[in-house]
Amino acid sequence: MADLKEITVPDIGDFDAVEVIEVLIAPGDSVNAEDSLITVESDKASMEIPSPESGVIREVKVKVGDKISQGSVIVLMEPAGNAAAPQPEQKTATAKTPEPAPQKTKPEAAPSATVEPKKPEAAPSAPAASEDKQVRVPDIGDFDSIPVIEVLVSPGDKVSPEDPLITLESDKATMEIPSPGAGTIKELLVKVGDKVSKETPILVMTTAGAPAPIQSSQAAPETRPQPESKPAPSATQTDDGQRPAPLPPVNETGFGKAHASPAVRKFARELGADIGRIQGTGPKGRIQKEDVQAYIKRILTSGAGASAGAAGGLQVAELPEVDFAAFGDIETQPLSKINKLTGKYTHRSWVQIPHVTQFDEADITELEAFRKQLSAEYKDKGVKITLIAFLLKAVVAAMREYPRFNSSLDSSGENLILKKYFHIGVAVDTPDGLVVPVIRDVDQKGIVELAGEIVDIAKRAREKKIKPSEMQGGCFTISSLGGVGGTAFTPIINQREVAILGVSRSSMKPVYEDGQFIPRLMLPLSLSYDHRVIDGVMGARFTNYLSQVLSDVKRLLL
Ligand code: CAO
Repeated sequence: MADLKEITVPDIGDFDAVEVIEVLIAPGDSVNAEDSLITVESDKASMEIPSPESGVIREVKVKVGDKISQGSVIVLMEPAGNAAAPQPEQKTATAKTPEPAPQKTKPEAAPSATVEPKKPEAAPSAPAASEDKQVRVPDIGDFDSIPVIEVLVSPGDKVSPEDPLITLESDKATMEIPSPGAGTIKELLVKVGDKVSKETPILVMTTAGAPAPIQSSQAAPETRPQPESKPAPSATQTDDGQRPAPLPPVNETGFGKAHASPAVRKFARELGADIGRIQGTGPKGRIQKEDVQAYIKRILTSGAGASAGAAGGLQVAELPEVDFAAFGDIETQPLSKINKLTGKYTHRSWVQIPHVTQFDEADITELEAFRKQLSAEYKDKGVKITLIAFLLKAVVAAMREYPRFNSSLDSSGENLILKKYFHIGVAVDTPDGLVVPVIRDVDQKGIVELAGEIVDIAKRAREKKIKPSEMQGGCFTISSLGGVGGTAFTPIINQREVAILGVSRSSMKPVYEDGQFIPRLMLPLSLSYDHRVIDGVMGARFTNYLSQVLSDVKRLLL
């Protein structure tokens, strides 16, 4: 067997002890020069480390979570053609600059190391006062005179902190320069093909809060570049030889803003996939190669294609630009990341799922008395017992009775996946918007334990400490506006679930019983369900059952 070569971390700037966030190869894989081996992430950048040459991976020396520095061994490789003509010893990935060899058949491979700076030192955060600010190339290592290969923004575009502005590509790395703060692009100072170095001005940005340039760009919409929508190339032939569904068109604005590494962007570009439509499953919601593949597969198998691009077949007239400043003073505020994500997901759910909302009421007079008693008992222990803990248990009881409520439609829309576990999402209102952490195994927990968990997740959600994994795996969602008010609402289903329970504020109502009106504490319930999975009768039976369980505390504790 040929000698194995150690492939080590090259000199990629002032990064030390950076964390491995992705291992892109496995023993036995054949790689070409410049194929990406691993992705690492520091607080400044995420970057992919490429292979300096072709060969077969024999052993992977790192795993996700490891901290590595220049010189750390990544893999042991059997170099290609080594047996016939051994190559001279090559110590690190940069010992020889490999010829770019992008592989059409292996598009996941990055052409070179990729750097995606996140908090560049030379590009400090936006100042508090509104002003025009020049954004410059930050210090991203020993790169000089690098060509701009992509300009991802246009004058008039609003950007958030860390939105990518331009992409640079040297023979060692492809990197995206992120926005140092929120604002509106006023002027571009570079174009594709320009060569830039550290401190080269990229563009002029008006920091968030300054209405003037936003107004002026709205006042002259004809000069404002519109987001381009390119028709995507046809996707590959399906297995059964049928003509594949065309992919939805790429919206360049969404594509530019999506959270993905340059290699994944390149991969998506080659396939014509609009990563702006893809939900990332990687760290911090980063879109992974697998997410792109899953997206393409879903489109191909569902035949949704172009119609998905038009909101699931819904063809609507384009919304005209409106110059709001023409009618009075305005202020433009960028939406938070959570607002934007919530908007995207609720919109998709609203147009793709046929929602029906069933309204009902539960008599919680006894339950409330019991809750108050329990709450008083646990007050000293610091546990606040609110209604939602009881709702979690009641919902699980109703899901057991009507198992379709604990299911998901598979991607083909032909099968129902019934779950045997009971993980319930709870909508939490935070200063940045709505988040839905999931409480696991509700069926196996008691009221007090659940009450403690709700307090904990609500607190951590408001402190932005909920991990992405804690928001996954939900079977059903509860959205309680009981602490705020209202009598009913129509909650939007958390997609991949089939129902959501909205709860409004309880109030004393006269209930006619045995020939007289008696005061009872009534809780309004609003259950939205997916009519493809649940029909009206089952929806009504579910709330009926829920209402019975909530009305009878003993039944709830069974
Ligand atoms: N009827 C009457 N009072 C209610 C009630 C109801 N249905 N539900 C809660 N309350 C009371 C609580 O008992 C508490 O009273 P005290 O302050 O006197 O103890 C008060 O309202 C506040 O409760 P809370 O909201 O802090 O606690 P909770 O456990 O009921 O809810 C949580 C926790 C995280 C669900 C809630 O704080 C929250 O964020 N709700 C918003 C969810 C949301 O945004 N949904 C909309 C989604 S669609 O945009």
